[in-house]
Amino acid sequence: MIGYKTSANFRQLGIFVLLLISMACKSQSQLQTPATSRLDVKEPGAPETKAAPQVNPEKAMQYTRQVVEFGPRYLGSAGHKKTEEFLRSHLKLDNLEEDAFTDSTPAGNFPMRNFIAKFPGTEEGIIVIAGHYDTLYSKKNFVGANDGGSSTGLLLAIADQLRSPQKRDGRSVWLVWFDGEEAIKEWSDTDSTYGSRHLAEKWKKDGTASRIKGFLLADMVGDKDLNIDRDQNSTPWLEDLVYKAATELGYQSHFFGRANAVTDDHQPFARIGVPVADLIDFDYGYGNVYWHSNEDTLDKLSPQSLGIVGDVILKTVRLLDLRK
Ligand code: 1BN
Ligand code: ZN
Repeated sequence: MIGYKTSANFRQLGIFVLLLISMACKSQSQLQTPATSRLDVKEPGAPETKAAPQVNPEKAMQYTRQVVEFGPRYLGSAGHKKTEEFLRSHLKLDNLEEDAFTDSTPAGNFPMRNFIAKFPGTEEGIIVIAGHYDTLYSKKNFVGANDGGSSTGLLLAIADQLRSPQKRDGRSVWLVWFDGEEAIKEWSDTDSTYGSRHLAEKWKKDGTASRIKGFLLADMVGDKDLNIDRDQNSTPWLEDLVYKAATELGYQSHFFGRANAVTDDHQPFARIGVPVADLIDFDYGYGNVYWHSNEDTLDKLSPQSLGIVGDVILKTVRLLDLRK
């Protein structure tokens, strides 16, 4: 009898201990969940009522992988053509515009092509999210997983989120895949950013530029060790808004630990008065050694990094919707 009671007591004690352990684990996991995380729960007192959509990190990674597997994507290459076909096939339902032009480069005239997918909104004004899909012309074996690949894949995953039979509840969002971002010989004002210079000029002439409320550029956004720079060539208030979005999602530790003045596809738009923010991680490998090297390969990237940048971009879009 005594033996039976003792073993029942031990069983009860065991259940109690298990209960305590499970409660402790639960509160620990709650602690590790960022403020709004990927659930987008509202914080008390915050003005926003609608949740920003979230990108699917695995899809962003899969698109990036597919593009990188086309091989080098420099102007005139087979990989460049395959990437253009890939973009066409994925964006055919998204009011896709192709902005084809020819520009003169240190290696002669090249046909180039920007892709623009338009997601109409109920509110006045346009928010542009951009990246580039070309790779280095001067390094014919360079596959640019992070540099060229990550922005192409992330923008495709963002398109998946924006696609809807209805107009989005907010401003129009236009996604732009730039061609000819990389220099043909050596980076200079005239040998670089061919696609963005062409489109900024065009949108200045036709009046589109004055309707753009914010231009968000993603470049080199897939690094496993994600550290987005605070770019000093970007518009300060828009950088602040990006940081607010990152903070509200609990991702601020990946943002703005360093300041850097970056030359990139946002500058032609900044020069014509568009508010711009370049989201770039210019610390790729120790001392940025993987940048423009044949080490820029898929194994250095993570879906999580793409997801974080994608979610911060979409949250910034929501904040821009609310900014009058
Ligand atoms: C970013 C990725 N860039 C080129 N590939 C722009 C850049 C050019 C940034 C020169 C720093 C220096
Ligand atoms: Zn580059």
